[in-house]
Amino acid sequence: KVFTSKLCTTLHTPEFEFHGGAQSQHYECPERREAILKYLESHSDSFEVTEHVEDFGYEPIKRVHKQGFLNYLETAYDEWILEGGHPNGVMPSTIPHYRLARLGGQTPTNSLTNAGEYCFDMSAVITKDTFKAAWNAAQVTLTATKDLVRVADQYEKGLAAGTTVSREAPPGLYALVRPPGHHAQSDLCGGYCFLNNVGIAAQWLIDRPELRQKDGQPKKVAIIDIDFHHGNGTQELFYKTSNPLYASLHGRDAYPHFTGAATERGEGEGLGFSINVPLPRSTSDDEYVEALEKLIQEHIIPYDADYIIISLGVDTFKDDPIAGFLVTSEAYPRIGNAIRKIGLPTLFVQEGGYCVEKLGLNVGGILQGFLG
Ligand code: SP5
Ligand code: ZN
Repeated sequence: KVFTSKLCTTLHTPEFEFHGGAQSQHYECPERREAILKYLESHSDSFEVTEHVEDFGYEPIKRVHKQGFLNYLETAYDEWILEGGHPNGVMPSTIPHYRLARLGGQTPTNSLTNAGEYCFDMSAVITKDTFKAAWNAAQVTLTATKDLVRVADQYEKGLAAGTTVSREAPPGLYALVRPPGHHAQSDLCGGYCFLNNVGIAAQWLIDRPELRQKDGQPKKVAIIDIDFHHGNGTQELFYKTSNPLYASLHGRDAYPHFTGAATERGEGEGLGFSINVPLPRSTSDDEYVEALEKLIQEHIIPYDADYIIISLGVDTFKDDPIAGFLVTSEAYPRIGNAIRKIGLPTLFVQEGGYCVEKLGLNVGGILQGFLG
């Protein structure tokens, strides 16, 4: 089942961004959702698409993001325009580098300095309705997450009763959303991301009052981030906790460049619960699938989660215009199948993937592979 909303196409449409200092088209574009939707609708025997969205309000968002940051996202564009900013949207130009000698302790006073305070790069343009778009993406993701609890319950009951369900065919749901979320930290946007959809969903699951029967602890969530880029945002949110587990396969030294080293393993109670597997650009289909299967065997299975959340990026694709390994379209069903074999209720949440032409095929490949 697929959860989405027309607002994921219409609300957030910046005209341009910058790559290597040059102005370029905005790769995280509305056509991305349309392309994926088109694939899913033409395979309606496998996928049921719903635009039903519930409103979970501010609470689940405030569990992972700071109030000052949320206020900023909501008001940034209007202030930016009042202060003469370009109508494409808010983009920082001065970001307080950690060696910048802020000897007077200066804090932000206007839209430009606020952008420096709350945004870590120039690739998260805030337009008039960006906050609404990010809010909507989070609510769509939460709607799917609530349904995950329902299908997981049915699955458990079915397994216990020894009926038709089997560990070999776990239930799966997909939130087709944009803007994406995995680069958004508790109080920083960047990398096309504003609200961390996966982080919000994971925390919401952990906050549910239902407990694990085995040990009386909250339900356990394992996040597997298969976007080409490291999910610095999701990792930061959960770096000091053992639940959820965060595990990422990503391009070594690629964007966001300064995070995602294999030596980042979590801190305090979270030590060992952030797992980073940087891979070379030369990674092929076989190498990628092997790395994923190894990650699953060594870290995901022993973690003994109740739910899996996948940060689903297909910018691992060889022809992605801003990223990519040597991975071909044939790898995606294999990736989906490896995730299916974990045998747990799984929520897929859309992150990156910018080769619009093959986006439906690649995302659809993962979902088809999961369905078996
Ligand atoms: C969610 C997600 O996938 N965000 C990625 C944001 C990446 N933004 C900056 C990428 C810079 C790569 N520049 C390479 C240009 C090659 N033409
Ligand atoms: Zn990405």
